[in-house]
Amino acid sequence: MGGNIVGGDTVTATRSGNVYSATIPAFAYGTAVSFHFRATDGVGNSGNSAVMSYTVQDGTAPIISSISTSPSAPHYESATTVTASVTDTHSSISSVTLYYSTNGGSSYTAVGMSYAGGSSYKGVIPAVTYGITVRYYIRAVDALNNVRVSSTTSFFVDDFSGPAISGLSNSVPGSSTRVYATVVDGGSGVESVVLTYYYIWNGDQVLGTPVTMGDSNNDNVYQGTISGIPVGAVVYYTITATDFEGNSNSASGSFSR
Ligand SMILES: [Ca+2]
Ligand SMILES: [Ca+2]
Ligand SMILES: [Ca+2]
Repeated sequence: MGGNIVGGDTVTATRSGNVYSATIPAFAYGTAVSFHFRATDGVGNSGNSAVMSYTVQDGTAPIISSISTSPSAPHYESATTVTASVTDTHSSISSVTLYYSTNGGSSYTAVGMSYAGGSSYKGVIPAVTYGITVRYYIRAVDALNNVRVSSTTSFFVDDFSGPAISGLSNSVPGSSTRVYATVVDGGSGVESVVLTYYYIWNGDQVLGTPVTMGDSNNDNVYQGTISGIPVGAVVYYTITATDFEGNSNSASGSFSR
């Protein structure tokens, strides 16, 4: 036995038949409480029971609050950090674990959350395929194995980057010239590829009608045809590719007829 005696009190026991009972008030977690009964008869003779003791345990689970993700709108090419405030009223936090599901809750993957100062804990969900709704919850355990599980939340894995455009090239320039570009979008996919152009001829700038580029054989190489180019013209073109989330990218080239 160790520690300091910091106080004591007397509580009058109440009787039920020959059984006496008394209530000791609540004490802080970890407090060692000793008690005994003293009984006194009608003429003042008294006797003490043996001294008993117990240590106040922590029966309260941690509190999980302020759950957030960074970025607030997750992108399919980036990991998502989940942050939460986890506190325990009576003892200490033993573990904080993040559980996430990418299959609608059929199965969850556990990720340890690390202490990040204050009451903050952070866990990382690796990059997830575009279009998935990720469900997640947090489980916190205190030093006495009291468990708190947060409610389940979710976020949609979005696509914020435009298609990648590469490999601009063109056929041998004639009155009709084909322009090619490789266009790839790993997220929501390529919705449209449009070729806009103008040409300079005899000192005039002539604006062409935009051309929708196609990829009928699905090899990511899109092609469009610019027609009616006079001999001696210099053609300047821009290819604008847009994905199904409305993100665009452009690339430009030129050729002379
Ligand atoms: Ca607790
Ligand atoms: Ca995209
Ligand atoms: Ca193609």
